[in-house]
This record gives sequence, C-alpha cells and structure tokens, in this order.
Amino acid sequence: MTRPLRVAVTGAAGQIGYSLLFRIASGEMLGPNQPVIIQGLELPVALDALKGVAMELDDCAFETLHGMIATSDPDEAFGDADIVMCVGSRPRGPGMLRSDLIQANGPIFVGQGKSIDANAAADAKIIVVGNPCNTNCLIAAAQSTRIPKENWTAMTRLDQNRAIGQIANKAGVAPGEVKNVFIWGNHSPTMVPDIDQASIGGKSVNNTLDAQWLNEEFDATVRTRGKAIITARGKSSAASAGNAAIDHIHDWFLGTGSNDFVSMAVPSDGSYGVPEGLIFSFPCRITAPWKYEIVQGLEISEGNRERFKKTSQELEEERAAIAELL
Ligand code: NAX
Repeated sequence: MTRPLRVAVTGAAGQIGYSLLFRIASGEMLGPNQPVIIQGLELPVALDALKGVAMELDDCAFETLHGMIATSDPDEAFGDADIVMCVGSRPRGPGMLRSDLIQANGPIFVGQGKSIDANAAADAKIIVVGNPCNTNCLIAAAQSTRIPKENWTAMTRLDQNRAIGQIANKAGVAPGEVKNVFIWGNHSPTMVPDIDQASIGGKSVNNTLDAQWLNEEFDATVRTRGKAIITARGKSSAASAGNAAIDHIHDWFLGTGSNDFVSMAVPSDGSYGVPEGLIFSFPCRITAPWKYEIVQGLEISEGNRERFKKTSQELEEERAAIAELL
C-alpha cells in the first residue's frame, strides 16, 4: 500500500482551514490513490474548534484519510510532515499598516520555521498562505538548516486563478480554455499579472481581448480582488484561497496538465534580475513530482518593466524591515 503522506496545516480551524482540510482528506490535493494523515495546528483558544472539525472529518469517512491529529504543539503538528501548509497568521487589525503586520507575524514564523526544520521530513515541501505570505515564508525559510531552501514557497496561485477567471468571463469561455496566465512578484497590490504568454483556445489573449480592458479593468480587478471580496462578503476570501492552496500543492506534485507553467512564489536565484533569496512569484515549470524550475527567457513587456521593479523593491523593503530575523 502507498505510504500515507503527512500534511501539516496551521490555522487549521480558521476560515481557509475549514474548506482546505476536507479537500485534502478527500484526495483532491494529492490524488485519489494517495492516503493522507492531517496534522492540524491551532492556537490553544481554537483547539476545541479544531477537534470539532476532526469529528466532521471522521463523519465524512473519506477513504484517503488515514488519520487526523489536532494539536496546539507545533513540534507535534510538524512531526515527520511531508507537506506543511502555513495558513495561520496574525490578521491585520484596525489601523494596522502592512509594515506593522510584517513585524507582528515575524516571531510566529521564526518559531514555526525552527519547528518545521527540527521536526518535519528532511525533504518537506512548504507553502505559506498566511499574509504577508512572501515575507513570512522568507522568515521561516531563514530558520532552516536542514530542509532545502527551494522547498519553501508562498502562494500566488489565487492571484493567477483570479486572473484566469476574469479572462474566461470576458471571453465567454470556460476557465480551462485559458492557458499560461501568471503573476510576478509579491502577493500584494504591487503584483504584476502577466498575460503576454497567455492564450484562449490556442489564440493569444493580447490579440483576442480589448487592450484597454486588459490594461485597466482586468489588471486592477486582479490586484484588488481580495479587498472587493471583503467588501462584498464581509469576510476575506476563504474557499477560493483554500482551492488555490490545493492547486499549488497538486500541481507541484502531479504536474500542470495542459498549462506549460504555473505561478509559485519561490526563492529567487537571481532570474530576471530579482535579488537573490527574495520569495518572488515566478512562472514555474514542474519537471517531475516535487521538482520545479523557474521558466527562463520570457520577455517582460515595456509596460510591465517599471511595475516589475516596484514589486521587487517592495519585497526588498519587506526584507529590510525584518532583517534581524533572518
Ligand atoms: P482566520 O482568522 O479565519 O484563521 C486563521 C487561524 O489561524 C485562526 O483559527 C487562528 O487561531 C490560527 N492561528 C493564528 N496564529 C496561529 C499560530 N501562531 N499557530 C497556529 N494557528 C494560528 O483566517 P483565514 O481567513 O483562514 O486566513 C488565514 C491567512 O491567509 C490570513 O493571514 C490571510 O491574510 C491569508 N490569506 C492569504 C491569501 C493568499 O493568497 N496568499 C488569500 C486569502 C487570505 O487572505
């Protein structure tokens, strides 16, 4: 029988966790033949809620779920984990700036990074979802001496999926017809959605859709979608974020299907002039299960060059703000 993979999820009783856990357990993330053991981490105050979620998971009787741990001890949650999904983080409070949020989350990701490095499998794959996800990932990865740096990633897949959704709606096609849309940079409003390689039913998006719509409405909608959802729903994106986290891990393990590449925020190796070490969203090609490479040689359009620099600078500023934690 295939060995069950251990999937640690932090913030497991939160909004995103509540949609994520059931889809991990049902086999949607790692495939229908891959058993999983879920190891949920929560703050002590939310541990009872997580135990309730564990009861519901039992009640689903998923064939692929071979166990569930609910704990507030990071060392237990990350123990032998093959996959670590860092969803929990401190939310932005009223009047809090992005820089305050970075400072507030720093110590959490120092502690979790150390615990992951000490307890998870030596080749564990990590995705950070909790915001500010790129820099939280940078902090956690910096604590690690054992797990390879390239295994530490952050999530920009929701931004990519949002971009695909907008293009599919505008073109009146199913999202599966839209290929090779991706995101550069930070998961923040400075991100750069790139459609220069993208196609709809095999035809270039740039030659199919109205240029003004692409440059203005499309771009702004993707970059500010999170805020629009909060305004409409009164709560931040949850099921779509959980879905994107599933997609990120699924494609890293099982490949990107008919897409050539996919957005992942990964440690920069200096590609495209991005300062080394920043956790930067690049188009990534999955070359084998759990192996990716940054797609090389794409041209950054003139219109995107300034913005590319800006998102890179923002990440450098975030890195400078938490330099003492690295
Ligand atoms: P919730 O507040 O519903 O849930 C977060 C959970 O994390 C809570 O249950 C809390 O008890 C737990 N938690 C907090 N600190 C913890 C710690 N140190 N250890 C373990 N658990 C801890 O938030 P939710 O809506 O689930 O969002 C989670 C995170 O995802 C937030 O930081 C949010 O900003 C971020 N997002 C990231 C997105 C992305 O695309 N990268 C999009 C969606 C979302 O906004």
